[in-house]
Amino acid sequence: MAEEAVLRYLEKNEEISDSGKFAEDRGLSHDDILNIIKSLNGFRLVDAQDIKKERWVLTDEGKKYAEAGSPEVQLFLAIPAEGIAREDLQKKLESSIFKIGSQQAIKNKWIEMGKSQVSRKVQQVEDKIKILLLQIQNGEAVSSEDIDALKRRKLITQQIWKGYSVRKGPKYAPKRKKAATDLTRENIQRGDWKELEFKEYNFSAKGQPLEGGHLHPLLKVRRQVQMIFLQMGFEEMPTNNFVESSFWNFDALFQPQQHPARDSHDTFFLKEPSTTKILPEDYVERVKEVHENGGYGSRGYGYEWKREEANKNLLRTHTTAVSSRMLYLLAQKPFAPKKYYSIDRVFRNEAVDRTHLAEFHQIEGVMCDRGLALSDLIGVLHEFFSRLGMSKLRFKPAYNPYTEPSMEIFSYHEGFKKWVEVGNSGMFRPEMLQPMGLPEDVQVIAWGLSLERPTMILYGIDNIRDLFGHKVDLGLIKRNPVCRLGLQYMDSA
Ligand code: FB9
Repeated sequence: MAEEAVLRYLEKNEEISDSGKFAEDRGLSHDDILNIIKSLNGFRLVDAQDIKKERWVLTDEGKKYAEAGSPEVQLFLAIPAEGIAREDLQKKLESSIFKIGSQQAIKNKWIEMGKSQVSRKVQQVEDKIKILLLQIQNGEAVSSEDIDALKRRKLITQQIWKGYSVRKGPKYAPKRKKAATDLTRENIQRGDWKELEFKEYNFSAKGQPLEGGHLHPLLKVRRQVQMIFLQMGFEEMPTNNFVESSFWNFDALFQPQQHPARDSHDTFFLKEPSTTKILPEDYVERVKEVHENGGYGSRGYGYEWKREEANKNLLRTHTTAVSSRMLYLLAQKPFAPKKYYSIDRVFRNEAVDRTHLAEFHQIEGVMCDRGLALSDLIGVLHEFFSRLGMSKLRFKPAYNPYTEPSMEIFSYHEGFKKWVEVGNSGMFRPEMLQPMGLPEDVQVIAWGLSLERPTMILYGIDNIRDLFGHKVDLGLIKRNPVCRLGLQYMDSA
């Protein structure tokens, strides 16, 4: 319809000067005409030139006054010749009409607005505003100072009208031949390929989006943290056991059995299997001893240590439980320095909120060697976190049952312009290491952080429930390009 109208018209006429007028004269929607002209222009059947027109249109308030008259005239007409009490006049009019109307009527010296009485100062008035608004509505010309006055009263606003002027294009034809998009066997058999017009290849056309698997953002960041550890010569600890015994999760770490973290408020204990079967008995004895009476320079906790408490199975609360197993195994053979890391799920019976779920992924680094000191810990923390893009670190003394000294780690986040707590660390206590059988001069430094926090910050995810769990929007996973840890985000954020 619209296409035919345009091509037919150009058959006999040089140009369509104004697509808007062209559409109006033919009772066609200007939008249809615009789309057709765009398409014909694309196929070079026509050559379209943009034409822009600014025109004034009435705002909703302007339309109201064009309809009902300006507020100042409405107010004037509401005042009887003998005048009226102010509050009676207010009752007769809408509050905005009374407010604006009285301002304008006073300004036009049409009325006398006394404290209680309102009276006319002129016999009659002309509603110039309404007239002007109607003129603009009908597209009639209005003086620029009137335009400014109406603009100031936000009764009109400018609208840019876009259209085209159109001429024949290099490929003009009175009727568009449907461009063939494919040369088929039939075309060749029928020989009609000679007449056919072939659609040009659009080499910048996007191909079918290839659906494929996508790594969850957590796994993308896990992969990057893993690379950092491997590049620093660390080896991964086997963390494929979410179920752990209280012994390796707490007792081996010299965490006393009455420690608040060891009750079901913080820890998920297992009903079935509720108790662990196998523990290295001789080592258990030494752990019992150090908890009860100390040794290795420690006076211990001096409480009665219970085996059944240590036997309780739970969901590990930290991957440090895996570190204790690995350090014990390390102690069973001639000592060799070791660097271990783990990145896996840990479970804590905590209140779920914006940044906490009952489980998260803990990242842990462990270094064992003779004569390691706190400075070595600070050194390796700088090395590790700088590779995460966090070069400005501060350390705050902290407390963990299994490390002394301990430090919370803070990094300055350029984006947030504040210091962010990015982890915890410390030197494992002799009460943990010596019962394992590690040589006295062997020190073990370690640190830990979560995987979720950096991932949330990297991907700008505010609520952990949007990152992890059944509510995750797959679009987020599909749409989220890999964020390169380290280089840019921390400094340039
Ligand atoms: O991850 C944490 N913060 C963090 C880490 C990186 C990060 O990167 C951003 C891109 C910039 C941002 C933030 N935290 C540890 C600090 C806090 O979020 C803290 O409130 C929550 N912590 C978790 C435990 O919550 C109860 C994060 C988790 C955590 C805490 C401590 C350890 C591990 C995980 C540990 C340890 C440890 C200590 C000594 C020896 C061995 C292990």
